[in-house]
Parts: sequence; structure tokens; C-alpha cells
Amino acid sequence: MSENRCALITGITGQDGSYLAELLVSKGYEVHGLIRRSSTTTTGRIAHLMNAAPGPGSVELHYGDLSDSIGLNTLILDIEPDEIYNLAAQSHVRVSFDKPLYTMDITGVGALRILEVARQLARRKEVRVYQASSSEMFGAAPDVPQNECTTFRPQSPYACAKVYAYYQTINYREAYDLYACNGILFNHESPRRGEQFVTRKITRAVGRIMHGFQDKLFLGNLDAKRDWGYAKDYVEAMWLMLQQDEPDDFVIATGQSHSIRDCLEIAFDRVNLNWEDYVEIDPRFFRPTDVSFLQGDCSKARESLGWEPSTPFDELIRIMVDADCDLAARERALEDMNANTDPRK
Ligand code: NAP
Ligand code: G4F
Repeated sequence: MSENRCALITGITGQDGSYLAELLVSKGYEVHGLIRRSSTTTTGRIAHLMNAAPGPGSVELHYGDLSDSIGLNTLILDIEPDEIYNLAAQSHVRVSFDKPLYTMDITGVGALRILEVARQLARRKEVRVYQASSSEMFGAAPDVPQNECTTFRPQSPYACAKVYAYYQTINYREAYDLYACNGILFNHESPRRGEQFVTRKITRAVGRIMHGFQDKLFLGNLDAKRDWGYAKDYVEAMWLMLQQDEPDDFVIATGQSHSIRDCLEIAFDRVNLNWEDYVEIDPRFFRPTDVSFLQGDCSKARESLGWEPSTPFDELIRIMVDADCDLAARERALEDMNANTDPRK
């Protein structure tokens, strides 16, 4: 069904972009990815996908930035993708309090730039757009669990930017008949999760503690609760949303909520350590306002998309701890090797 289809992924170097690229390659898509020019390599998560010759099942990268309308226009009108997945964002909630205007420009207006060029492309051919919306948009909403009808109460510049992008996506769907969907995804994690997000910060620390690289872990609010799923499952939902007869918006979640303390308990238990011996609170990691509780209801996605979460929270955290213990073991072996071959010794 998806043979000879062409997709553009913004944010292809991120956690979700890498899993989505893998999924689309496995389905025979010609995948194009937008990457930012950087003085260091940012393509580590997708390096294993870069070997195929151009065409179906390949990934081709293009320099660009969500702030650069002209660059986006040129690129998208040139590639003429059938599907655009807008995953790029300044995606860190804490950072958005320090950089609110930048976050709005990339995470909010960046989505509008994509929609606007998609509207132009739609004059030539059909194009479908996925917008990476977020459970952070629910913020302080009193309803539990949160679904597609829950009113947004955003609690950060990041969440406000995502609400803006969410409504622009709906507006382009209704005003211009563009096939555009919002995936309202609750937190999702994996061994590829950025190390500044709390689950990965914890599992990375467990690996590093086990191999003697660190002996303390500094965290902020341990009482917050999130509905955490596995990123690999969640990119499947993104793809499914763009394969329907009609565009729509969907909540993607597990329906289970856990605290940061639960995460610490599972992660340190995996290596038979007591987290309370290692964790210290550092006020630098508190936020001016923090979302205290998120729990999603994905009944609509279950019924309409046939989507199901596959990995329970404790299993997810154990997968991440095992991967981070392996990573730290490799780093230790490299360090020992370098020490033994150091000519100054
Ligand atoms: P991530 O790992 O932080 O990846 C973000 C991606 O955006 C990276 O590829 C990054 O490129 C790129 N990017 C950042 N600024 C850019 C710019 N100005 N122009 C072009 N690209 C830019 O995020 P993720 O966890 O994969 O999440 C993917 C999307 O889903 C994001 O929009 C996020 O806000 C949203 N979301 C995530 C979750 C979650 O729990 N993971 C839940 C709901 C929604 P570099 O590699 O160069 O930094
Ligand atoms: O892991 P987090 O930074 O994720 P957060 O803020 O929920 O945002 C993530 O999920 C959203 C979906 O709801 C995405 F839209 C967004 O892009 C991102 O992927 O923090 C989770 C909780 C927060 O309550 C935070 O205060 O963990 C708490 N926390 C406690 N100590 C910490 C820390 N968070 C971080 N990042 N670092 C800490 O040291």
C-alpha cells in the first residue's frame, strides 16, 4: 500500500524521528529528513539507516531549520512528499521557561511554516501532515483521564506553543481542506530518549553509577506523575493517523500514570541498589510551574486506528536501564583501553 511513497520528517535526528524513519523505511518509503547544520554529529540515532541508495527504503538528509520559511518552501516544493511528519521542536519544557520566544518561534510558528508550504503543495498534489502535539497542552486540566475533548490548560511556554500549533493544524484542515492531524502524544521514552528528560536521566545515571562514572544523581520534583509509554509504539500511531480516510486528532497514551519516585524505584531495583542512597534534590531542576499529573485515555485511537500500547512502564524502564548499563560498560572498556595505550605512561 505504501510502496513508492515519499515522506519528509522534520526532527529526524530526535528520538521519535529515528524510530519513525525506521518504520517508514521498513514500509518501503523514500524518506527525507530535515537536519540542522551543527559542528558536531547529530545523526547518531539514524546512522544505521544511511546506507541504502536513493529511492524506496532509503533516507536522504537535507539541511534546514524550522525558523527558515524560504528554505522549507524550497525543500518541500522540490521533494513533493506525500506525507510530512512535523516532529522538530524545542521540545524541553524546562528550557522553554528560559527561551520562551525561541520556543514559540520553533515549536509554535515552525508548525505554521510547515502547514503553509503544505497548503501550497496541496494545489499540485495530495499531501498529508502530522503535527506532533503534546499532552503538556492539558497542563493543569482538572479532568482525569485526559482525552480529545479535555480543555487545554497549558502550564509552560512550550505547552502554549504546542497549543498554538495544534489550533493552526485544525484551522488548515477546516479552512483549506488540508489533510492534517494532531497526535496528542503522552510522554514516551526509549533507550534513544534525550538524556535531559527525566526517565533517561535516571537510567543513564544508573548505568554510570554501576561503572564508577558518577555517585550522585541530582533531580527536581519527584512527585510529578506522567503517563509514560514506549516511543517505538507511538511512531506506529503517527503513521496510522495519516492512513485514514479522513484527518482527525488522536490521544496516544497507556492509560497508566506513575511518579518520578516509581521510576527511581524500578530503575535502581534493576541493579539491586537503593535510589535513596544516590538521589539528591537540586532546586535548579524545579520549574516555575510544573504539570503535576497526566493520564491519557486513548479509547478513540484504539477504536479508530486499532492502536494499542505494547510495553508496560516497569518493562520500559528495565529496557532503558539494561541499554544504559551496556552503554556505560562500553564507555568503561574504552576508557580502560585508552589508559593502557596512553604513551605518557
Ligand atoms: P527530541 O528528541 O528533542 O527531537 C527534537 C528534534 O527536533 C531533533 O531532531 C532536533 O534536531 C529538531 N529540531 C530542534 N529545533 C529545530 C529547528 N529549529 N529546526 C529543525 N529541527 C529542529 O524530541 P522527541 O522526543 O523525538 O519528540 C518529537 C516531537 O514530539 C517534538 O515535537 C516533541 O515536542 C513532541 N512530543 C514529544 C513527546 C515525548 O514524550 N517524547 C510527547 C509529546 C510530543 P537536533 O538533533 O539538531 O537537535
Ligand atoms: O522528562 P521531563 O522533562 O518531561 P516533560 O516535562 O513531561 O516533557 C516531555 O513530555 C511531553 C509530553 O507530555 C513532551 F511534549 C515534551 O516534549 C517532553 O518530551 O519531565 C517529567 C517530569 C516533570 O514534572 C519534571 O519536573 O519530571 C520532573 N523532573 C524531576 N526532576 C525532572 C527532573 N525533569 C527533568 N527533565 N530533569 C530533572 O532533573
